[in-house]
Amino acid sequence: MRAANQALIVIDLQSDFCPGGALAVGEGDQIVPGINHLMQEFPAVILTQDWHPAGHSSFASSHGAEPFSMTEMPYGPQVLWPDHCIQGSEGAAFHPDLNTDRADMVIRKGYNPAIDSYSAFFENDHATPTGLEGYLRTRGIDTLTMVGLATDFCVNYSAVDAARLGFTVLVDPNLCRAIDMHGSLAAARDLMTGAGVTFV
Ligand code: VGL
Ligand code: ZN
Repeated sequence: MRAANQALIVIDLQSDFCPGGALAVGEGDQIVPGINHLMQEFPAVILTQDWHPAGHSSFASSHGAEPFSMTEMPYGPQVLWPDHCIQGSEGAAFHPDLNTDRADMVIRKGYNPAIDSYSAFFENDHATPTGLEGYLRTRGIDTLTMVGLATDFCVNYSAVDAARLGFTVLVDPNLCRAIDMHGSLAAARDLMTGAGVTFV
């Protein structure tokens, strides 16, 4: 077991991001057994859950636009996604094989209809907190290992925000999978490296 200052953060391992889901990430389901195994090493396990209301502003259908096209939001550029992870839907549930019993905490994000939230720490305005920082600090946790989906969006944003907040951040790329649109995976790797994230 690792020291009490360490947490495993499992990002968005939900059915909609796995093969057959609304926003499927290639091989997204293949990382589940390894993540279940890794949980046994950590004194704290936190799961994040993408959790959008129907008609969310990050959905292409809300703009009459094509999925994976871009739009400009008040907080900056935003990819428009297929409808996914709608609150209470089957697709928003965790992958059925994920060991959710080991989780101390489930943090939901993306529930604000007007703002997307890739990061587990801040909405995409980079200002509205989710509360995860306070949870970790009050538990004395300062070192985070991140795994999950998708490497180039929610893992990337979460890892970069955590590093900026002063956490020591490790990402295990073998236990992540990427969407990888228009070079987003390479860009994400550069961003994470620049923020001081370590790949393990
Ligand atoms: C994600 C796109 C939209 C993710 C969530 O979990 O990486 N990507 N919502
Ligand atoms: Zn989403």
